[in-house]
This record gives sequence, C-alpha cells and structure tokens, in this order.
Amino acid sequence: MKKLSKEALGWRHSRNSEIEDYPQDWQIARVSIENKNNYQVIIPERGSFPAECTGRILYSAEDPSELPKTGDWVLVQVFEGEQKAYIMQRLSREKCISRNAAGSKTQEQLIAANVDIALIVQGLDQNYNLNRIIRTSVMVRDQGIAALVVLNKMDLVPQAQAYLDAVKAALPTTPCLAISVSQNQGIEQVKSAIPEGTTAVLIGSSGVGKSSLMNRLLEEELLSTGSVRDNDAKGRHTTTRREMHQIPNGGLIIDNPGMRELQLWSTESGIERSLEQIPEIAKACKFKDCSHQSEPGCAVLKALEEHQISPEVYTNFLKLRAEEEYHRSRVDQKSYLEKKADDKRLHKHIRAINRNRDKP
Ligand SMILES: Nc1nc2c(ncn2[C@@H]2O[C@H](COP(=O)(O)OP(=O)(O)OP(=O)(O)O)[C@@H](O)[C@H]2O)c(=O)[nH]1
Ligand SMILES: [Mg+2]
Ligand SMILES: [Zn+2]
Repeated sequence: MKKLSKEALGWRHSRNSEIEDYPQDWQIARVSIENKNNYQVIIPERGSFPAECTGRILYSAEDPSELPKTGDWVLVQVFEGEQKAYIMQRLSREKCISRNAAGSKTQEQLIAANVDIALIVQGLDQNYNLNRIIRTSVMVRDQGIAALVVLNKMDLVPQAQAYLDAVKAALPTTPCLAISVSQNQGIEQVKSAIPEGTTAVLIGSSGVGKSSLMNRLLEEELLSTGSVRDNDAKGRHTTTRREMHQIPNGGLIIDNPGMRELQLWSTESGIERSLEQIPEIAKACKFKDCSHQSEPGCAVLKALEEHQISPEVYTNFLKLRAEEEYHRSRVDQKSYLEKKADDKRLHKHIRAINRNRDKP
C-alpha cells in the first residue's frame, strides 16, 4: 500500500486541538481492519501496521461500542524495532453508522466510524425493495451522512431506468445510480462520488455485490466474494469483518458484512418498525386521501395523541412524505406555501402534545 498523507486518510484539521495534550511520541493512525482480537491501522506517511489495544483501553470500556472500530482515529505507539502498533487512545467520533445489535432492540452496534457517505447497495434481482431504500436513506441522512443509492446487477433486468425513476421519484434529493459490477458499468460514477479524503461505507444485504464493487473500485481482488442462492438470490454472508481500503487516487471505502435485517440504529430507536406501522394505522382514517395533519377522524393523529407512535416517528413519516410530495408538486408554488402553513400548525400541535406528556 502506498504511503498516505493524513489528509488522504480523512484527517480534518479541526481535530488538531484534540491531540495537543497527548505525549509527543503517540502518533495518529486510522483503524482499517477490525478482527476479533486485533486490528490493522494505517499510520499517515508510514503505512499499515498490525495493532492491539492496551489493557487500559480494554478494561475501561463500559460498552463494546467504546472500543476502536473500523474508521476510528486512534493514537498509537510503535516501539523501535517492532512492527506493531499499540492503541493508546481512541479519538472522538464524528459521523457513524450504527445498527441495533443482533437480538437486541436497545444495544447499539457501531458499524463504521467517521463516515462521509453511505453507499446503499441493492441488487436488481429479488433483493430490490424501494421501501427499504427509502427507510435506509432517511436514517443515513438523519445521522448527518450523505447517501448514494447504488442499484447493482442492472445486467439482470431489461429496464434499469424504470427502477432509477422510481427511486428518484421517492427520494428526489438522494442521488441514485444503476450499475453492473460484472459488466463494468457505472463504476467510474461511483468512484467520483468518493473523492480523496472522504470515507464511504457499503451497506446492503448479503449477496448484493458490495465486495465485488469494492474490488472493482480498488482495481484489485482484495476481498472474497460468494455466489447467491439460485432459488431466492440471497447471499451466503461471505464477508465477515469490516475493512477499509483506499481507492487508487480516490477516497476510502469500508466493506461490511451483509445485514440479515437492515436495522440501522437511530437515536429514536425502533423508528423503522414504527414507520412501517403508520400506513397500517392510516387505513382507519376517515378520509381516503387523509394527509394525517389536520383532518377530523385521522387515525394517525389519534395514535400520536395516544402515544402509540412517538412525535419523532411521526415527523420522520411526514419528512419522508414531504420528499415525495415536493417532487410531485414542485411547480405548484401555491400548494407549497399552503403546506408550509400547515406544517407550522402541525409543529404547534406536536409541541402541545409534548408539553402535556411531560406533565405528571
Ligand atoms: N449478475 C450480476 N451478478 C453480480 C454483479 N455484481 C456482483 N454479482 C455477484 O453477486 C454475488 C455476490 O457478490 P458479493 O460481492 O460477494 O456480495 P456481498 O454484498 O459482498 O455479500 P456479503 O459479503 O455476503 O454481504 C457474486 O456471485 C457476484 O459475482 C452484477 O453486476 N451482476
Ligand atoms: Mg461481501
Ligand atoms: Zn389520517
């Protein structure tokens, strides 16, 4: 691996003040691979080193998510004559992708730290699911991370454009690409979304081609890939660890094991489940074309008042719908202004509910 500058590794000058008070011989490094018991780190201008945590870090961590993760910045010490780095300190995290730990609704599992853009990958086979794209995109962007939707395996469908149109209609402000890794189509466009100094993470189910895409971007077969099952196109969970590599003349990219259930963590935990519930609840609204904002007999507003859905989930639902609506009525400035007035009323309403809720 060629020697990278700290800027190419994603270091921001705003971090300089954070390291001022540590010993001079501690060097900054970025965690590139996280194994069960050890790590690989990249030290700017030096290269890759195997690494391990000092006991102090291991024993002072109250929660597994406090330990270094792929993408984290750390301070390391490398002793003369040793080709190994000791992780002395983890530095603060900026934007992270997390999800609910398997089998737990409340435990957060960090997937990758200091991420600028998430590539939401789906395969244009049985894997494609527009609702899942929408939910993932909203959650990624809620964490302050940019999203790029990547529809892979366009070689399997005659009309990839129709899928692109559907995603663009639902998420007008989220860029979306149709590509084929196996036919080498659209790779350059993905690459240009990850310029030098930025960090991307691949997310998506097993078998959608995340590792295949990453190998293609790296111009090297660094990661193993696996076939999908014939009957349902599901992957076999080939990737088992998170690793970060540099794209030649580009940014950094983190591969990720496919998620069985894509349950991205959100500060409003359980949002995904509740968002899904809303259309079900809305079936009971008095009016078929209910906007769930002010109509009499609205089942969604009733559920909100009865605390069956949280105000956060409700606002997220509206945000999602607003994105869709904005697209549909872009030219209709009047309805936009009316909607804004409605939103104002609505927020007043939510604040009132919250106030009542805090009362004993
Ligand atoms: N038809 C087609 N197949 C593809 C394409 N890209 C990848 N594949 C195949 O999809 C299968 C799964 O690819 P992987 O890259 O291992 O998928 P992954 O997302 O990394 O899967 P996990 O590591 O299990 O999460 C492999 O057999 C690839 O050859 C494509 O553009 N078209
Ligand atoms: Mg993989
Ligand atoms: Zn309603």
